Amino acid sequence: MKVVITGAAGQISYSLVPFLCQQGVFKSNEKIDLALVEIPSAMERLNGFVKELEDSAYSTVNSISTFDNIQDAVIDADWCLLVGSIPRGIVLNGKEIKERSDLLQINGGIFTEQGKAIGEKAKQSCKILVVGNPANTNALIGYSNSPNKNQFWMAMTMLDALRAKAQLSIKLNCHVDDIYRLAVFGNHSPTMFPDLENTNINGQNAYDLINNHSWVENEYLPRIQQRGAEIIKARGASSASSAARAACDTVKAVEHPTRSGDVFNAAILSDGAYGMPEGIFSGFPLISDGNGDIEIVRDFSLSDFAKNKLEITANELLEERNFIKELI
Ligand code: NAX
Repeated sequence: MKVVITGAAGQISYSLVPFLCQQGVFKSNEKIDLALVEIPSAMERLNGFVKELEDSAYSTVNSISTFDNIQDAVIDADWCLLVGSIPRGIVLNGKEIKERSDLLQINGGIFTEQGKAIGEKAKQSCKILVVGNPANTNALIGYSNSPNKNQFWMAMTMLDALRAKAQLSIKLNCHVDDIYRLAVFGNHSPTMFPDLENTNINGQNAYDLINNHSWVENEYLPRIQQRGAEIIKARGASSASSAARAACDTVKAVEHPTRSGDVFNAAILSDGAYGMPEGIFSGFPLISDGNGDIEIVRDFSLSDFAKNKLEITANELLEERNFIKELI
């Protein structure tokens, strides 16, 4: 079981790798070969992390290797977790990267190369989870540049879903595990739409239990959509521990059957479901059979309010795709 992680010396990976090395994340009992990838200038930092991983003496781990290039790292990979990317605000060649269009272009180059390498060298059954932002469009670039269309590409919306569940559990004074069918549609960005109209709490409709549309529209949605910014403001750094937990949860959700009556969240290539345009990566409610088959759950009913929100996030994804159209 070979697991590739890019951005391995970054802050998300520092929590993610230990989470992945816990028992029971992967279905297979095979031990894990970790392939950790960084840019050449971060290799020393990565080697420091490797020493800590060695000292953790995980019984789940067979080997730990490091790479400063993606081509060698992904040979025969079962999973690729693409965490590394260039964040907004970084200064490159004397220019601060502020605009989403610049960020899309720069990261586009990274994901073009990664998509090609994964398609050529990873296993046919490889699963790919893009965490690095802008995650949905990076996934589209990677997928489009991969010569292998049988591998399964996703972008992470699990963190948005976990945030949505946590805030709902606080509002309704229930446990997060009692929440079923909470789906986040669209982009991993402030236009995402967490739907409560199809969510239930042990069988009772969440939207009916709240019985206050104004709270949903004017308090709940903005809180979830802006949660990332709220954390940056408070912590002085972006979400790392929760993002790592969400990435590990996505792997688990794919590796194991979805609990009966529930869904899990990730963005996958749209086939037009729920009116999301084909050819973009959008968050959808998904189910896994635990054997590699993942499907969109198609029986959610959307109100006009929800449809309008889906249109907004779809338009943003189309606009992002337009920025990088020469890369796909
Ligand atoms: P860090 O800046 O701590 O780490 C990123 C690491 O990636 C750095 O060590 C860097 O050297 C490495 N890197 C850059 N280009 C690379 C390449 N071509 N190959 C391999 N490694 C490369 O960021 P961190 O906080 O770990 O966040 C990583 C990414 O996750 C960011 O793009 C961030 O915006 C994104 N996030 C996505 C989330 C989601 O829900 N989809 C939520 C959390 C997070 O904001």
